[in-house]
Amino acid sequence: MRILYHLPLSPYARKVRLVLAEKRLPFELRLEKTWERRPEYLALNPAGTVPTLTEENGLVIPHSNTICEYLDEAYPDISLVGRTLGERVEIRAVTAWFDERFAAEVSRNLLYEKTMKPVAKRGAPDAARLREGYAALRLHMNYIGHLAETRKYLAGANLSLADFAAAAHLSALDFIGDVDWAAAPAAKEWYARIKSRPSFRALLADRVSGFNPPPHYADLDF
Ligand SMILES: N[C@@H](CCC(=O)N[C@@H](CS)C(=O)NCC(=O)O)C(=O)O
Repeated sequence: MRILYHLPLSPYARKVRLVLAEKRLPFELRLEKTWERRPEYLALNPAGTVPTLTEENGLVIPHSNTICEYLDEAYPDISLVGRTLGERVEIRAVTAWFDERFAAEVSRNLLYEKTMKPVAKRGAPDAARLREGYAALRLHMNYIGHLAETRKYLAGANLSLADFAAAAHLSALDFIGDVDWAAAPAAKEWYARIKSRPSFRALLADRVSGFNPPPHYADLDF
């Protein structure tokens, strides 16, 4: 069986779950408490981060973008990385924007501080980091709104990995009640479209002990 090692609020694992579901590839989710640094898991992924995907044939694929590229090469029928060179460049650039810039400025300061840090017993959330995270999130929501107003999907005319990278980060932040949708109507309209896809259902059903998502989290008509 194909196994995805994950944490429910990891945006990188969420992105891979969405890609697997879009490609209709069955898989089993396995919770990996990364802070326990299990030697068996470090043998699969020396960085000790989630996600890691293992295939039935023994192939081990660490890191979310390596996994997404592998999935697109191995299962190209439903492609999420574009056809023309121009499309492929834009999809990679927008995906990197969310997985690097958005992650460093927003997810690191809000998701990590509020969820991972306390669970891994690394102390209480740092107030300065939270402030920085909220300020950055407001700017990023405007940028998402700008992209959504100027093109159908975030990286162009077609749905792509970039939409799933962005939606993965936002869905995890929405789970902890940190997204002010009323202040970002264009971003909300785009997110509602992505959230309504069947591939999103499993994410909306996630439950994490110690956290209560707001009622709108799983509501498609929020
Ligand atoms: N570039 C990696 C980043 C993965 C990552 O940072 N995952 C976080 C959870 S969102 C993690 O596992 N952190 C645990 C740790 O750093 O020990 C990827 O895309 O897979």
